[in-house]
Amino acid sequence: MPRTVKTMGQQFGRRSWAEPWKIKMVEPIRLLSREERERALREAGYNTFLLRSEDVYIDLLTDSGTGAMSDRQWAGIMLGDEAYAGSRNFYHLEEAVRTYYGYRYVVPTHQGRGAEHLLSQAVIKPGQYVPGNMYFTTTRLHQELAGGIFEDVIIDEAHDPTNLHPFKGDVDLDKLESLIRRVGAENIAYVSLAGTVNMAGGQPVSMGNVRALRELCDRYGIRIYLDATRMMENAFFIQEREEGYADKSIAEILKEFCSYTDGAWMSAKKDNLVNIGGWLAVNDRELFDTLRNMVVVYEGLHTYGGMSGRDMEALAIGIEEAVQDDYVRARVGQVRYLGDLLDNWDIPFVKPVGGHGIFLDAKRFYPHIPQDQFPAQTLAAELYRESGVRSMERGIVSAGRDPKTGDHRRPALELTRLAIPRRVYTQAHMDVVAEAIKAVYDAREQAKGLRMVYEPKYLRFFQARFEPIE
Ligand code: PM9
Repeated sequence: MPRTVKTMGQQFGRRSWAEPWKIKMVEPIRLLSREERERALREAGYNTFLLRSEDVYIDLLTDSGTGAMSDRQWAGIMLGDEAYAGSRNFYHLEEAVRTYYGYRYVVPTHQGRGAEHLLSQAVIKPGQYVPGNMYFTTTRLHQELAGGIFEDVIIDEAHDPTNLHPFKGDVDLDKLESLIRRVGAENIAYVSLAGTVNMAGGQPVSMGNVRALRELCDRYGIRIYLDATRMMENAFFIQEREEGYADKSIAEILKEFCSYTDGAWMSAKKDNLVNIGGWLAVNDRELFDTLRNMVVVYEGLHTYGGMSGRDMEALAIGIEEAVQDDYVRARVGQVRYLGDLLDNWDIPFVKPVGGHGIFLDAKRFYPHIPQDQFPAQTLAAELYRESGVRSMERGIVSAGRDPKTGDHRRPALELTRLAIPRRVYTQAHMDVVAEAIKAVYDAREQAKGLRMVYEPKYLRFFQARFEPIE
């Protein structure tokens, strides 16, 4: 018998709270018939990235660029200064990054991977190692295209979906130090630190860990660059779980965390609450000069970097809104609500619940489907077929191939991610999603795996096509 679903307040033994906003504009969505969904899935080659958005009912493909902007951000859109050079919106953005993240120099980019490209090309020498707290798809690709060798130095707990470590994003300092000793500090380009860690399930890095990492890197003269894409969410977990931070604001925690790093890159489409945008920020003047010069080659002038003036204005305002404590609490609270519902039915997913989504554990969901038959991809396809809910594979397909051997990389985590867009869906949508997952879970024994029939060279998960194995 399923246990009774409780309100958030009942679960936590206090009065319920709600999102600190109300809805002013709505976008209709509709659920296709099962037959139409079957056809759409077939046409999309069983890859949820290849579905048309209008064929999706509840879209949890990604939390990237899918958030709802506020009335203040939309008002900011009207203040766009579309001058080619020196747009006033750039200076507003620069000021917001300096104020809230604390870095000195800011380079705008069209989105996160634009920033990853510039940083990787500017600071990695071919053959150098780039240790990081788990890979991210676009990040590692840009590091590899610059000639770098990514080395995973996250703590072992991160690779275990059932381990309840409160900071599964932490760097294993012993692993890092052995790498430094093995290859020499001069062969480490920088430490690539992500907060939170997307591929581990949105898991945070503790303040204690980044502080200790800073000390270790100072001893060897190694720089730390931060993927700040979901740092507001990381700051929330520090406030909640780490001693000495309960009374500090998200803004204070964010700034302290960034102070232990030498710079950051950002996909503003996530934590900064905009539909497009990114930036790169560093403290080193010389590196800034290099990056500012490179941005004009690949992105656009150094005062727009691929964004329009209005995009930059919405982004500057988004940064201010995203550091508000009540916003972040509601954001992570909604993700947890979905996790709590799934727990009622003992559905396997990554624990503790991370900042931006629920990551179903496809290995335990479909133990009869071998990893080479893509269980997480299968689960994403089955969920769409069952309910019109769109999710994303984060397992063997996302991991790609080893550039040396050409074989699949086989990550320990074989996950199907339901990423929750910011300020978009209601608790009722989460109820529908939970019930859809339950229906797929109940039918799990009938599921069969997939075969990959088209595989592009780069970031294959975006465009690969599959067929069911009969
Ligand atoms: N993340 C996501 O859905 C969007 C596309 S990749 C599936 O999670 C991190 C931690 C990210 C990220 C994008 C990028 C790249 C960098 N770091 O998508 O280029 O999660 O803005 O950012 C996606 P852009």
